[in-house]
Amino acid sequence: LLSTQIPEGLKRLPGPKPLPIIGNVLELSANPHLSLTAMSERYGPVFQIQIGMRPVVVLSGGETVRQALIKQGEEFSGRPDLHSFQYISDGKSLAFSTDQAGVWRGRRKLALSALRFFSTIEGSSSEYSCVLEEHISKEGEYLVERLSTVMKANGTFDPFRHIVVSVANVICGMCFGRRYSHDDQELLSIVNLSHEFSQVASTGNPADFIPFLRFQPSRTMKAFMEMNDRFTQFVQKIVREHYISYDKNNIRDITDSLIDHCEDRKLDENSNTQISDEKIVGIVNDLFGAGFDTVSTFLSWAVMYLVTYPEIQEKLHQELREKVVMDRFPRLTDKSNLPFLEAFITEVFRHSSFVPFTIPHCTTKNTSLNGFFIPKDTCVFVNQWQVNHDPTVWKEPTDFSIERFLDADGISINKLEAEKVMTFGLGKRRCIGEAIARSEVFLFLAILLQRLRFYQKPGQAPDMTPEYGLTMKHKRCQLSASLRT
Ligand code: HEM
Ligand code: HJJ
Repeated sequence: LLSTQIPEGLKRLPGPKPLPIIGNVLELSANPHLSLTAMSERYGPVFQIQIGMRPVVVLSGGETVRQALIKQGEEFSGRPDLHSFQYISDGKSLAFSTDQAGVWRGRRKLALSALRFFSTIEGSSSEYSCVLEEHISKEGEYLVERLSTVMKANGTFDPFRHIVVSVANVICGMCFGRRYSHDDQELLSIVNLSHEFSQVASTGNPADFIPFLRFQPSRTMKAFMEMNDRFTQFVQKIVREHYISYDKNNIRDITDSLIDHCEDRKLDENSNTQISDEKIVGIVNDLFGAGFDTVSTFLSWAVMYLVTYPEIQEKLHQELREKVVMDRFPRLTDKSNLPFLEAFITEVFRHSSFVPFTIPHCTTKNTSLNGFFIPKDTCVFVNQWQVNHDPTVWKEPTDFSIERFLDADGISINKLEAEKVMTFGLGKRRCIGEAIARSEVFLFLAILLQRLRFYQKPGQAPDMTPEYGLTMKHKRCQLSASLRT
């Protein structure tokens, strides 16, 4: 490792000295986003650590990340082969597998076009601009009802418990053409294990890098494998039902459209058949998994911030009252008229940085960054949390302030500032669900804020400490809400 030849004119990567066998694992600590941010202050925006025997390059700073993921996008677009990733979708995940560049690109294209098509088609009535808006509106309105019913019965509720089912129903509508009851045990048993998924699939999990840790699987590792089994079985059952009722003249949802793609390809002799049917239809696993976990985690955090900052909650409600009359529910087209809400959403993304790292990347060839040599097949971590808390970019980065995203007039969004927030990655591997996620986040929140006031029981301030993971979650808690009139 240390004897790697560095090409003429390039420098060796800086970084902390690794211990034998375990490398820098001890310095990673329980919160790698914080420890690697601290290291970036010492070693700069490109440095190297060693996890187990494996070198890992860590990127920080908006400019450096942009350079790597956009300007040198091709070279940084691979995924490393990490131990835990082989259990996700039987190792066939679009996001986590080490597919060859051609296979990954083909699958990504299919996923993108399926998502785009099945979110923008017409809804069941002219009331809705598209089927995505219809799904979110119906689930959002139902969520308001549900929360007020639970309030009447219990006086408090666990926000994540209810939000996650509503959010899952939106993506289920698009992927599978169906929704689930809020008491469906099969669905609940999956969405309630997302915490374990997130912990094991997190960036810098030592078990991914240190082989002997795999011989004494932890409780979380067992839960992770069980989660993935249950998850793939859940999706496979739906897929089998779709194969049986599939009718090429009536493509009902994303699953049908992926099956249709496989069928079409079999008729076309010239088509490239290097991607198996399994890998094509298996795309729904990723869409469903990403679709329920990320957005529900965001909304749950958003509610926690509303409770922590009641004056911001009032301001957002008043904005909705002024711009959207109370006798109708908000719509996607209201977005441009609600700058405070948009600033709030942006600040929750920045302040929580609940996706602290992108999924790990991997170099596809020998390359260099900021003058440092990086060999082919090097694992690369991108620290989004650092980008969003960089004191050279953000004033008082630890303060929660929606004003930082408003212009001097205080009533319009400062787009330049908002674009500095990094949440969905960048470049060739950037999130393919961003547009859908942004629509969901906006419309769900607008509906909740218009109809409900969230609050905590006196003296029970919610614990805002994130638990590290692929998507960081807050501890489960009990909140209250009252209906607005
Ligand atoms: C990848 C964030 C919602 C599907 C990613 C990545 C991030 C991210 C950071 C990794 C980028 C990288 O590795 O460089 C988020 C956030 C969301 C969200 C913060 C919600 C607030 C969604 C939704 C879907 C989705 C709703 C699908 C319906 C995907 C897929 C990938 C991905 C398939 C893998 C892309 C690839 O490897 O080529 N997302 N995401 N995401 N996201 Fe999202
Ligand atoms: C899941 C949570 C899952 C998959 C995939 C196959 C595509 C948050 C970031 C990116 C999102 C990337 C994707 C995540 C899909 C989940 C997620 C869960 C089972 C899955 C950076 O992730 O509880 O189960 O099976």
